[in-house]
Amino acid sequence: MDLDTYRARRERVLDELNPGVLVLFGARSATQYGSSDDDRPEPDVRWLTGFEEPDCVVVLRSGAERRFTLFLRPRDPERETWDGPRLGPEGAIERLGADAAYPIGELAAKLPAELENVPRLFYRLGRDRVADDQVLAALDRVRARGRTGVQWPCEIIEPARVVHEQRLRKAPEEVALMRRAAEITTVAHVAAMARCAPGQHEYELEAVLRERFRASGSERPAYPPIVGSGPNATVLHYRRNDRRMSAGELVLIDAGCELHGYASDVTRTFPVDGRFTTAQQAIYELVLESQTAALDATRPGATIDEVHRVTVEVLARGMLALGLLRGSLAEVLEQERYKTFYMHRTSHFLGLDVHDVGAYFVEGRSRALEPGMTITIEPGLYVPVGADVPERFRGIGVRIEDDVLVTEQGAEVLTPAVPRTVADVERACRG
Ligand SMILES: [Mn+2]
Repeated sequence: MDLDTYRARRERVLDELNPGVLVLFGARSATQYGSSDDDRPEPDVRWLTGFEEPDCVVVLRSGAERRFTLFLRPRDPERETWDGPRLGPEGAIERLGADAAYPIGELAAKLPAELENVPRLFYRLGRDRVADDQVLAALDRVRARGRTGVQWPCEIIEPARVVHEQRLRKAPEEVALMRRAAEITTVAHVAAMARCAPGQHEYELEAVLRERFRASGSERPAYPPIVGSGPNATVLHYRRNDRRMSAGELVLIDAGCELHGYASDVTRTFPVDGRFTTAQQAIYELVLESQTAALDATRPGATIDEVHRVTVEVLARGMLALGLLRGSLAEVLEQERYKTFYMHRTSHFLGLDVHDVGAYFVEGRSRALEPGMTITIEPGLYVPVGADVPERFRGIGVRIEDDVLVTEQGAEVLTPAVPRTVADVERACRG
């Protein structure tokens, strides 16, 4: 993305500070031999500047002296031999369009001046105590100069209210990246379906996914892939991926790649031997029906809660029909008894974070969807091995998850080519 894109984002944020100063800390550098996953840039910093190095602080100041200041690691030929090139302060001015840039080591000395004569400080307190100390110390120093006529920020405001609200609505260039991430993830899921066979281990499918992601230019999985076969499919955050898979079982794969920071997040559940049993198919088609209903309900103006309610209603009705639950639909919904088998929410925001930023509730009410928002739609049904239900359903876990862009007209599935119907899934499993 070009400099103007980031400049425009900063301008939009600056307009909202009216007037104020925003202080954002970047990711901390990984330990010397840290894994590459520790190097993930801080998403807000990345979104506002395109800068991906760790150990930096972004300061945006609005008002009379409107400016973008960056504190970052200085050039250091010796360290750069080990860790690769650094942009350095001069580079930050040239290549990122910073109005001023200083070595990160000068933060304590220079931050107080950034906080002078602005009424509001936008800073996220409590996430990083080391950062908190530095910011509060700077604030204290400005306050101490109050006698000389210097004003200091008397309000500390959560920056999410400004930055995250803007990140929530994706611009076309962001949607393009998310579309590409979704395509890579699609190819990986299709490859895993084709590769799967009884006798393999879950990690062999994880390897297929990781290989496809990386071979297509994705930096990393957006989150650790879940490959859960048999009863493991009913464990929501299963991560071991080390079980040997057998014929007659389902395997649930929840995996998505990250591309230039943007996440995709897709789940599919398919038969290890390529053929659903009657009981598996019944559960699968119920989850599928609920997902279709949720997709139909996704449009501007609909709330995230409404989409969830539509999903839950289809699932609850189906659970009663299959004999997983007893009683009336009204009871099951009112007493939330469907939660025995469907205990999570249907959607989350998706973007630079897999569980992306943005408020789910506005003034106490579920938020209405708007064009440009990207969410997942991921109903599931998880029947524990020991559940008091007809035996054929025990130990079956199914989730179907797609990524969706809210459009002016309704919703566009960003992952339409991942096999979804029983026939398409079985065909993909045959390769
Ligand atoms: Mn998800």
